[in-house]
Amino acid sequence: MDPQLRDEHRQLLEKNQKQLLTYGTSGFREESKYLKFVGWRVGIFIGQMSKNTTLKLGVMITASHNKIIDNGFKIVPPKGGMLSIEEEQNIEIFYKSEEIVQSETQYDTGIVYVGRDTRPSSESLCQIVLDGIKEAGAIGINLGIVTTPQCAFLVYATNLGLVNQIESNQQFFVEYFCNIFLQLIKNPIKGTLVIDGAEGVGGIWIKYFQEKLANVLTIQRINYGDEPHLLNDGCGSEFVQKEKKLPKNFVYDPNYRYASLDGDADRLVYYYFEQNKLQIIEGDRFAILFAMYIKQQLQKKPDLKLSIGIIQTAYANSASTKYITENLGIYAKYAPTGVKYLHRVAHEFDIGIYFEANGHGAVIYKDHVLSQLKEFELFELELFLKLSNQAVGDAIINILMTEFLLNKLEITIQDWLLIYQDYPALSTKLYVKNKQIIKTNYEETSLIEPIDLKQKVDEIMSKYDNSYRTCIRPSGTENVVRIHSEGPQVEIVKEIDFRINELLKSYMEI
Ligand code: NG1
Ligand code: ZN
Repeated sequence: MDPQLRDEHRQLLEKNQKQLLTYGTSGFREESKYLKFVGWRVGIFIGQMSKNTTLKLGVMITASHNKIIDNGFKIVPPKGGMLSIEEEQNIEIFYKSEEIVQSETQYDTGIVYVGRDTRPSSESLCQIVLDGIKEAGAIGINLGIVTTPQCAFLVYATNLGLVNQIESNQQFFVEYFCNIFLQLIKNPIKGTLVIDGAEGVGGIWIKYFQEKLANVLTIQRINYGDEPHLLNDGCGSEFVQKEKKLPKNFVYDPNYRYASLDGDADRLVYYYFEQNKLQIIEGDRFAILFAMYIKQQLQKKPDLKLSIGIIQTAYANSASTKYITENLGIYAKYAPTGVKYLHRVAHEFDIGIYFEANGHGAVIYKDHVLSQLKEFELFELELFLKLSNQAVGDAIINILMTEFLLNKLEITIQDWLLIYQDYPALSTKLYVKNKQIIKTNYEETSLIEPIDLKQKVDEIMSKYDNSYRTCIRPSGTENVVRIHSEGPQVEIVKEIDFRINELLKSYMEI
């Protein structure tokens, strides 16, 4: 199978003038027709990897917010989270190499869980990954249609011994988190929460939460996956956050709160609609809401010293970073785009809170934290942290954490938006032939190469004062260059965005 698939893959890439794939922001991601051979190699690689550990691993087949014709593979390490940089490099090398099957492994077999989203290509790619795992002499277990965080959590939970039989127990995910949420919530939460499921897998799984939590939280689902061919189309968090538009099937009620998930349910935005204006709560505000509560609780016990950090990316609104450092007095750090980077940096703190502006994020904590909270009798905070999915940022679980906090702190979604005021910002993207010519500094806040392009950008920006900024970077998930500009006056931000777009159009091959 290998040489034949490899040849087909090469020919297809050549015909469409494409390069070999890379393990990007969120794993391998491309139009699904390019992924068969990649899936086979991913299967073999992960199968081999599982034979070098007694722990279970996972693969999630999804392309998240991308168009329905795309797909991808995200690898789940035993404790959830992300592969190390070295493992990422190894998998990329293995995909590109001629090697049929790697040699020696520590054990005779291993176990890999494979989950998938609802894309039409996901089922056949899942079969290919399972075949690859088998080829490596390991056992692949098909989890069926699950969210990305659910897949990661199930891998994490079996390795911790929280659950034994994952094969028939995808529901464990729902039971585990609903159980903690129900311990936290004392009285029914007011109002209705409308959840837009992006016509994807999150919309499907929300149903179980809706049923289990019916006595304390009223959830109404829209775009919940009954039209899977419309995945991420006019709905979902990417659409709402980037296009700044209401999702299809939106029902207006002044007493409703609204949330949108992305196609694999690891991103979340909240919003409301008032006086004909859509007001969006982006990732920065989730980080702030969570941090406010954690800090407030820890302040009750001055002898308990735990470090807290908030990790953001260049897309975070500067007003949020200012609020975090100046008002909350919490350390804020930047990491490159992609939760894999944020997750790693968040581990530097006892309690690390990371969020991308687009609503990818989590609260993660070190092993000793829960027992210390117990010792200091901070039981509610202990439960709150237990509620957060430690395996990976999880939109559904972040909804539960948010609903608990809005209720507990008695703040409305409108109040939440008033905590501080965002600077006007604009994110646009430009489809280009070769995005890789663009290179940035580590934090992705400034352009490094090409040098002449950088000079032209600097020239444009020199006309504005220092409170304006623009970031240009190649996307790791789409064939686009992203442009993000921010500053005090909306008209000037629009002007900067326009001028940078024009510059890139004339500089790059479109
Ligand atoms: P790229 O395409 O590398 O910008 C996008 C998002 C990331 C992350 C990944 C994974 C933006 C600006 N970028 O990455 O934050 O969510 O997709 O899905 O939103
Ligand atoms: Zn996603």
